[in-house]
Amino acid sequence: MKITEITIRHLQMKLKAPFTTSFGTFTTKEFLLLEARDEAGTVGWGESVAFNAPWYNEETLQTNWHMLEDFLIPLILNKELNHPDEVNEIFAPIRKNNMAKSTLEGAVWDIYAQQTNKSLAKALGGTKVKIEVGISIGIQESIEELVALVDGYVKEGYKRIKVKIKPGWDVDVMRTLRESFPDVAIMADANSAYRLEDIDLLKQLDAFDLTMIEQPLASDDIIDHAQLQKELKTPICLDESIHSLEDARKAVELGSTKIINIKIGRVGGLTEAKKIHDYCEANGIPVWCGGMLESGVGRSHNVALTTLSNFILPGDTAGSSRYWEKDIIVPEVVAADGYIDVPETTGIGYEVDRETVEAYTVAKKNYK
Ligand code: OSB
Ligand code: MG
Repeated sequence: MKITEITIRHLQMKLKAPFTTSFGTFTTKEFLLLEARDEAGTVGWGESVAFNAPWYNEETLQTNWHMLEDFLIPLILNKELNHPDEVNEIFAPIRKNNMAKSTLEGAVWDIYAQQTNKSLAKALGGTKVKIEVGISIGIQESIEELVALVDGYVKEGYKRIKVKIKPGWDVDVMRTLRESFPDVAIMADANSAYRLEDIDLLKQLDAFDLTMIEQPLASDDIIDHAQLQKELKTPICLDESIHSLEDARKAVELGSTKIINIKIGRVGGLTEAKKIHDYCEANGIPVWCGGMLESGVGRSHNVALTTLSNFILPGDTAGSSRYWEKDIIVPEVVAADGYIDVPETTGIGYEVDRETVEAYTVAKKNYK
């Protein structure tokens, strides 16, 4: 396989409802969509999960464009590749910029799956035919509104409810949720909003039988999380802190995390995601697939990854209609009764709707 042409597009997609985390509010999702074409004319798609501002991590849509244009695309264009795992090695000398790397690597995986006549899920070694779906709910104006939202999602069949927390929107919120939904799997995601000195507050969350608490402390920390986990009953799940298999190994060895949220973009692509998955499986650490408010393309990659056997816990990959009036893939990703059926057709398993893509595109550039 040889990639001979790449197009990068900057898309803007309005979210159905604003999504608020401890670090900010999203109303419109801005991201890069990458289309790669090989010499046989096979087209593969990748999505950058970098946001328009460096809130979640240091990458942005513009830094990703720069890295792709000036460093990553030149390393791949017109190079003979036998397997997408090679992309991970080719990119290794370039430090970090994982979301940029993942954007192109994902498109190569899509092409590889099509060329070997497999679904992306099968190409990755996945076995599930359907995946369990959880939902991530942003910070709301009031606890009453949150309870009403959760009630609706529980009735829709979501297998696990995750709510965002931040100082001032934490213990009372989680207590109310547990009292209102005694039998539901509930977890909290702090997106790094606390410090070790908040330990007494975080310990109060132990009373609510949460499935886990995600990334309570600093986004680059694994030391304080180990300290915190020693004193906390609730399992810690790291998100922001894990960028590679090496990070995962160190965090697990230190006892900083009992569960890992794998985001393809954060770890630099599907090959690294699979490595982390395999390491965790061998070490008794359950994983689940995180979300970055992806469009259908990124979502389809998440669905495929989640078919690997150690994705034991429901992820954040909900159906397209939870986010968008109209997604860029046909059919859209559909969650029904808490499950998404994994597509069996080759590649990502969904058609990219070019007309809709063009309607959302605000900038584009071609490379060959
Ligand atoms: O930390 O998992 C996160 C959204 C934006 C940035 C970070 C996160 C999230 C989510 C939403 O939790 C997951 C989704 O529904 O895609
Ligand atoms: Mg998170």
